[in-house]
Amino acid sequence: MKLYLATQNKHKIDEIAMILAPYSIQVIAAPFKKLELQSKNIEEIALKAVESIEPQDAPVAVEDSGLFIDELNGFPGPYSSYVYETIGIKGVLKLMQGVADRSATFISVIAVKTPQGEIKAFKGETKGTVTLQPRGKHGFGFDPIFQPLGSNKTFAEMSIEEKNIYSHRGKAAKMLAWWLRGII
Ligand code: ITT
Ligand code: NA
Repeated sequence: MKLYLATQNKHKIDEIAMILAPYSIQVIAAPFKKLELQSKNIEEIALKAVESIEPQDAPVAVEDSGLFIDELNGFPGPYSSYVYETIGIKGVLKLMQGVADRSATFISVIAVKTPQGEIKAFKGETKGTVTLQPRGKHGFGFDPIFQPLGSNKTFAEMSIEEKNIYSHRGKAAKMLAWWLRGII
């Protein structure tokens, strides 16, 4: 089976492809243009985006994600991509200077549309902390400053395989795999 993934982010493709491969689902980077909605809700953004894509000969998916920092009332959340490109990791660490509670949650929603037009969404969440300093060279985005609960490594210190065990995207992709394979 193949699955189209409408994204510009190659890391999302690599991570999701690794989860789906054991289920014999091949991820294909899709050039489809999707709606880029402004919303406070990751799930709504992903659902509206996939709704805006015509059904294809195989399921087509979009993934929307963000880092929600408790002490910043969920910022940058749905604005994570913009915040990463503007103030970046340095700027976020600056906002967190002197903040004792460094807890944060990464959220990923994968929305999928079948060739028949059926739509489903799968949400994965990972709690952790924003580290005091960036650590690690792997991954993308805020990976160097996010340490998931249960590990002493940041996402950027993990291989894709290890990150997938802990990550929001890994959890959402696993549910997607089960659904595509009729397990759930
Ligand atoms: P597409 O919209 O083309 O899929 P994007 O990177 O713009 O790619 P989003 O709009 O979903 O994707 O933005 C999510 C941002 O949140 C992303 O750019 C990162 O800055 C951050 N992010 C999400 N998941 C992450 C992860 O696993 N590790 C590090 N940062 C992550
Ligand atoms: Na985006």
